[in-house]
Amino acid sequence: KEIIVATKNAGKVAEFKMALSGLPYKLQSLADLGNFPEAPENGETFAENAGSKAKFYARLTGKLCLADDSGLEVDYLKGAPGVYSARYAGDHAGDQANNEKLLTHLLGVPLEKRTARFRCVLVLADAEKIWCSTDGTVEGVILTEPRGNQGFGYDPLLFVPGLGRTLAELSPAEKNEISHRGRAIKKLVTQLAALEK
Ligand code: ITT
Repeated sequence: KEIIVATKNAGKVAEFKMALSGLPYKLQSLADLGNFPEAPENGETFAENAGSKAKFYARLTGKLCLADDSGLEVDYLKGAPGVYSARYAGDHAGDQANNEKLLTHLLGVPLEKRTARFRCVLVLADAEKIWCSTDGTVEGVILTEPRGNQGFGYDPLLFVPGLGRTLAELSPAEKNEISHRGRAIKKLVTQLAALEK
């Protein structure tokens, strides 16, 4: 059995491959299969986007596809950037530009008002139907400057008080233990095991 990790984000691919390595599935990323177009992402929720990405790539590949829609919700910004996290500073502006834009919008805002969370929704689907859908979150505080150089995206800005570190200061295994994606993956593994019965 085979699962395609249907994302164009190399940081996500690395986390999925690490977290799912023990499963009896052959994992392949889209990049392993060829050069696929980017899936359209017009939904208003993470769940909608994850579902449409999974089905889009399942139709293109004819295989079971796992899609991830995720993002950062900042309370002071009323939940922004949310589903727009990837294109916050503009289409393909990149992680660095997104992080700078976020810091600019929070300039002068005290730490206690900088609460935020990462949210992740996973959908596993083939061309016919959705087999599993799970989610996960991790709560934290947006720092005033980046810390750490592991992970990707907004990781250097999300400080997790319970750990005293940003997500970019965690090893890949430590991040998977507590992250939004790691938590959603754990639930997915449980659902997959139930499907096998
Ligand atoms: P795919 O749609 O191909 O999966 P993408 O990067 O466009 O790739 P999203 O639309 O889900 O993915 O956008 C997610 C955004 O949230 C993007 O800017 C990421 O950098 C950020 N993000 C998601 N998970 C993250 C994590 O674990 N650490 C840091 N930033 C994260």
